[in-house]
Amino acid sequence: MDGEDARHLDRARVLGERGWGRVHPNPMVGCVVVAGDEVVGEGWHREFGGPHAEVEALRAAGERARGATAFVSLEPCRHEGKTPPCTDALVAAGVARVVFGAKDPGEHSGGGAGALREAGVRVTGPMYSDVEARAINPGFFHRATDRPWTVLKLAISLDAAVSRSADRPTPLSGPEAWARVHRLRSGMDAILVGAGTVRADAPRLTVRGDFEPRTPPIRVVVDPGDGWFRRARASGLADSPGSLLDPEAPPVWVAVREDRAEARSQEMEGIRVLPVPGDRTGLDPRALLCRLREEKIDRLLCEGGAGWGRALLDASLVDRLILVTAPVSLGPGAVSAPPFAEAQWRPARDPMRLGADIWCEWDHCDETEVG
Ligand code: AOF
Ligand code: ZN
Repeated sequence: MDGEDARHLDRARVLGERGWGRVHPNPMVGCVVVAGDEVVGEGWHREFGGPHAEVEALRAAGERARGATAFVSLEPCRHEGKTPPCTDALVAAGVARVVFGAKDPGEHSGGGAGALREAGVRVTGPMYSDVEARAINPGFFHRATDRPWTVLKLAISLDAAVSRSADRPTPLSGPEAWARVHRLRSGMDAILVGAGTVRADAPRLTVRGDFEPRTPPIRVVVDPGDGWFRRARASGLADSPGSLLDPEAPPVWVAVREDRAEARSQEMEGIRVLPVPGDRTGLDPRALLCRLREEKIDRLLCEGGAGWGRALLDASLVDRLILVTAPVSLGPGAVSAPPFAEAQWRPARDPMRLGADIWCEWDHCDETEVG
């Protein structure tokens, strides 16, 4: 693939990302139509059930699609799903060449490349390796496994601490990073926090700001222990707008050790209890994740705290690690971020500067990648 092709395909990927929070369980897909060296149409899959990326881009290109090249981040579908096959649309528009990123693994939707070739279209692809395809569309490509695609996001200081003390949160990131957190949340099925975070932060875990998720993420909290919900209710602390006990806010599920589930359900009346195997020290992280997958959670975001972060990392259950570093130092006595072995991670995107903070994302390497 020459440099120009790579640039157009990358533009298609970036366009596809605009579907974050709106298209799942469909993949995020973008498309660019290029005639000669001119971009004549761009499109992306905007909404679950709505037109596919190719259809949007072809519509924008109109007659200029004839003889042009379409760059698509996913193999064009050849099936009649909620919308007609994209392969037919490309052929009808007279597109001469298609370059695509990831192979579509779908039993009915996949195989579009072959259908296009049969219709006389020149096809180049798949251009992405399996690892790249997964990094670009993690929710879509992770669905065949027994646990959700799991993201751990931690805000840390320059000296790799998460807060000054365990019982009180330390605000670290600035407003620009917070806006990005809300975008991140909008593309998740559930947000998980540990008991310590529930007790210390009374977190809301809702999507706020400019992002409107198609379905708001469920809030999953690890059982904060006897009496917490009763006290929170009595104090009014936890039922302020959007917070955990606000009946207008998205559902809350409380993950409880199996043997305590019945007793805890009584105290937490009206809240869904998820029984999970565990031992004396707490819940088994893998069992919790598998339980969530059974509940159709494909994409899970863990927002802390350090304890659950460490538990998930130690059990190799984190697929993507997001570290938001704020330019402050918390000094001795602060709560350290969980350590992670750098060799097992590769960058998932270029670091971003958001206000004063630096936002970095890494993907966990699978066995084949660790040297
Ligand atoms: C494409 N372009 O932009 C997308 C594709 O239920 P439907 O009809 O919307 O089809 C969804 C399936 O089509 C989805 O699972 C995936 O295999 C493919 N998505 N294909 O050519 C697109 N979003
Ligand atoms: Zn399609």
